[in-house]
Amino acid sequence: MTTQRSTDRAGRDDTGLAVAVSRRSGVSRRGFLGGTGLVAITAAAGGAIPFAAGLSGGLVPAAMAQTAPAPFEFPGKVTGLSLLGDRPLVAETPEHLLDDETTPIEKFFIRNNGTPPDPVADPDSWQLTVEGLVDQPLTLTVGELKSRFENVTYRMVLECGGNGRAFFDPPARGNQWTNGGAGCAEWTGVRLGDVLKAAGVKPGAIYTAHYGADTHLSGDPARLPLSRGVRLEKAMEEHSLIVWGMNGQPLPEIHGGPLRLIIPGWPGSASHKWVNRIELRDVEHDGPGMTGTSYRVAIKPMIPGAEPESGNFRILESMPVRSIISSPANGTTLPAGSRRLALRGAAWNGEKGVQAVHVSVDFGATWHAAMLADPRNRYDWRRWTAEVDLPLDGYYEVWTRATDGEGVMQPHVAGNWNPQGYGGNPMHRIAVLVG
Ligand SMILES: Nc1nc2c(c(=O)[nH]1)N[C@H]1C(S)=C(S)[C@@H](COP(=O)(O)O)O[C@H]1N2
Ligand SMILES: [Mo]
Repeated sequence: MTTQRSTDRAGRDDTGLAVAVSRRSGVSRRGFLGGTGLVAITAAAGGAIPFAAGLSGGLVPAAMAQTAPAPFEFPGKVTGLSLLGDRPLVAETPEHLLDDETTPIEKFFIRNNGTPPDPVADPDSWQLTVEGLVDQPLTLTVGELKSRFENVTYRMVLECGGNGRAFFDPPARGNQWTNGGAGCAEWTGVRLGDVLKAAGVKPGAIYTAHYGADTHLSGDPARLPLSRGVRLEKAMEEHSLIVWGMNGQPLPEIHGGPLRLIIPGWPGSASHKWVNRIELRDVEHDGPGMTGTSYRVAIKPMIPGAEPESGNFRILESMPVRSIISSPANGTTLPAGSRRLALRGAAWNGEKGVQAVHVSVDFGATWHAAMLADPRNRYDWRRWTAEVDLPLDGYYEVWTRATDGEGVMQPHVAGNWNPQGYGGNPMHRIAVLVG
């Protein structure tokens, strides 16, 4: 039996339910059911478990995995975001707050690595320099970007590379994101490729390097909080943008305003905020966040928790497929006798798109196809709806599982363990109690 924890790795308290059950039955939050587990869970869940026969000993019921988020107050943000860290500021959006077609700014997750720059009085005078392996280095103001290049708007997912990290066992280092280090907004700006072409890309250029105006937490001006880049082909894609607008509003300061990159489908860290300089290089960029095990996944599967072997890591590029149930919220109680449940959610993937979403209410014994809305453009998420039958009163888990454009599905548990916990995309599960 694994040891008990009454708080999770982010230090948040488990709900009373989780603590009560795990203490009584010896069930760890992510661990295994003991012999008395089912009896204790049934009691704690507050109802019978109609599909108990399918309850796996290797998974902890969704009700027990609930955590109470730390309260979070930030100007322009709803209070329901979950604070994962305050220095730097990091907050995720609980799945039930990702229920809008387009994620409103007030619900959009925040991920800082350093200290944001001071607000600027005139956003249009913010400057971006493009240099390195270009024919003609350029310095352009936001106003010039707006007037000199074609303006485009796409709705696209921005997702932190560490989204899903909390599902790794043993724990992986870093912010313990569940599924809410992601949002889907309308981004307005110009194509990064158009600007690079205007500077003239030299033949030897293979990689970008991104720099911004935020500062290192230590206060040392010689240190950068983050500087990542992408392969030139990715930078030249038509959806890779330099943006000043979010959901039709000026890009908020907390999201990188006046100017940021949006490199869709790849870890959010490539989408540099407060961007003021882009360099083209003839080598893979080596700024903070590019080396070691940062934003890298294991090539040859490693033993979970083992020491990383150098050379066994590749840069995480396209993000794995993920789906969430955005309605109802985890822990919802329905009136006794409720026999039908309407579900809503979203599914997305890095570069391969989403071809299907399935839901299950019987611990995965049977699956039902959800109805998928079309994406507006590449890199948009797909909203989905489904209705399921609940044959009896009692405790249910509703599971969702998406399949990407190449037929790859979300796994039951986070696989391909790596030291910093990238690529964790197990199925999302919610607990629902009828009666
Ligand atoms: N300059 C700068 N850009 C940055 C970061 C940062 O710390 N500094 N964080 C990155 C990471 S890790 C992510 S996931 C996204 C988060 O964007 P958001 O805060 O607008 O949601 O911004 C990226 N761009
Ligand atoms: Mo991130």
